[in-house]
Amino acid sequence: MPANSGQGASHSSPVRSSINSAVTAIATTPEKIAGMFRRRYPTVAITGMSGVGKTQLADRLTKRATPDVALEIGSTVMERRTRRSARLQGFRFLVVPGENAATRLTALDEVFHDAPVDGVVHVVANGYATARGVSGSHKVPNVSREEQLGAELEDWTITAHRIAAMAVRRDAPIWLVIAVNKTDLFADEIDKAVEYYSPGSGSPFGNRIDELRGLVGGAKLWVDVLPVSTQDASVSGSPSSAMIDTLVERLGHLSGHS
Ligand SMILES: Nc1nc2c(ncn2[C@@H]2O[C@H](COP(=O)(O)OP(=O)(O)OP(=O)(O)O)[C@@H](O)[C@H]2O)c(=O)[nH]1
Ligand SMILES: [Mg+2]
Repeated sequence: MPANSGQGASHSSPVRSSINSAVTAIATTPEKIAGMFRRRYPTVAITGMSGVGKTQLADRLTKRATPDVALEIGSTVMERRTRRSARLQGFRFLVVPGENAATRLTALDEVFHDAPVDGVVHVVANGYATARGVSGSHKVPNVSREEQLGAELEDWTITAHRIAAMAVRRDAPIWLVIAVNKTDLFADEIDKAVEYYSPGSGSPFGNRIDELRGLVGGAKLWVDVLPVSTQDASVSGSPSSAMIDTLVERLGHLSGHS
């Protein structure tokens, strides 16, 4: 409540009310300062369908251990992770739940409308998404890779609409990184997978990216496609950790960190 409102307001002298507002200002200052620092970190939405590895990727990007339970249940609420770095070169990641639930719609509204993010990492898994309730990192029996790729395209359509709406409302360009995850499962076909997800490739996914760029204007949407893997990414010197490092470096460039 403002310091000079309410029943007592008409009795307050000007001096009294200015003391009151000074006290109010002091009381809210730490919060405001914290808010200012938080805002200095670029915000990044992590999107993609359920089971592609968003939670694990966000944890690797912020150097957190992922508890097994977090991976088995699947996320239905937005996860927030902060990567802190020297000279404010950090990021705030907002992981949008992949499961199609009301909470997902609310999360999509938040990151693409209410508090629009600076960039998007859209995670795909080349047909290797894990079904919930299945332990381990392999695809579910009875769901073909083709079906998974089809589901991924549908999922992308929803996110692409939101990105388009955000891009047309904003003057500054938006960047999008397609993170082709789980490359440890198809180590011999990484180039082929990256090609499949790339603009201008003529593939079903590539065509959707081209459509999005056509809609919002190529200059307003920068698109990058990078292979990643979060398996053993915490082991230094592993291929996965090198890929995560490359992704972080790329996010830094895109956000103007260096
Ligand atoms: N082989 C392999 N498995 C991975 C990789 N990344 C994630 N996984 C596994 O894939 C499963 C799903 O990962 P999550 O991070 O929970 O996926 P998610 O996208 O957050 O899924 P939702 O929360 O349901 O939206 C887990 O069993 C992970 O261990 C990877 O790079 N390689
Ligand atoms: Mg998750």
